[in-house]
Amino acid sequence: MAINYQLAKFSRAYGNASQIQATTLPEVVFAGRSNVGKSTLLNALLGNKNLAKVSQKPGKTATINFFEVPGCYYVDLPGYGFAQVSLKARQEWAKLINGYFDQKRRIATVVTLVDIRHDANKLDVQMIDFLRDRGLPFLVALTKADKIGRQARLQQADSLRRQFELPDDVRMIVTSSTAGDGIKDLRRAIEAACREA
Ligand SMILES: Nc1nc2c(ncn2[C@@H]2O[C@H](COP(=O)(O)OP(=O)(O)OP(=O)(O)O)[C@@H](O)[C@H]2O)c(=O)[nH]1
Ligand SMILES: [Mg+2]
Repeated sequence: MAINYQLAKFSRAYGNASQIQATTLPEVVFAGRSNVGKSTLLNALLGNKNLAKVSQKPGKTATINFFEVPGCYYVDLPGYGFAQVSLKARQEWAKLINGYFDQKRRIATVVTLVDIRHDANKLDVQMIDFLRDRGLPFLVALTKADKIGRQARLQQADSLRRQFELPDDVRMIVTSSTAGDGIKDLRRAIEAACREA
């Protein structure tokens, strides 16, 4: 049965992992560098531009935000790796993220976002290694594809797959939240992951 995304709504923001509600539904997690387009992609998937707050300024999302979708939760994580941030803020971020992943949660998949225009960054590699070490299911969404040409997209996708040393069974989906590329594919991949979780 098709999921009615219009029913999706904001659930809660958590600044402290210990407060996060106990798990019932599978969770689809959005992770990636600050400003990579996590909140925008989540809005594109849910077909509602105003659900998650978007900003041109990195570091917009500083809490773990839960969105209730029929059959699952979408979880918008605060981004990592923006320059103008204090050591204390970085430590808070690590505490929050580790606190979340340390809980026995029902994670359907982690959508790991990487900007298609840039080569793999140390922090992205760390994120993917972290997910692999923990045996968490994940896929990679390359974002902002509208900013480069068709040929460059394919080249960059191949190149990033090699840089991350991704096995063939890890999906990589080229997306543009503004132009709509890859949104249907990603939605299908997420729905399948939720069914299997
Ligand atoms: N051209 C283009 N711009 C995008 C796309 N996705 C996001 N952006 C822009 O990128 C900027 C950051 O987007 P956000 O969705 O707030 O990024 P985020 O990853 O949630 O950032 P944090 O909350 O800081 O971690 C905004 O100016 C968006 O409009 C896309 O597909 N294409
Ligand atoms: Mg955000």
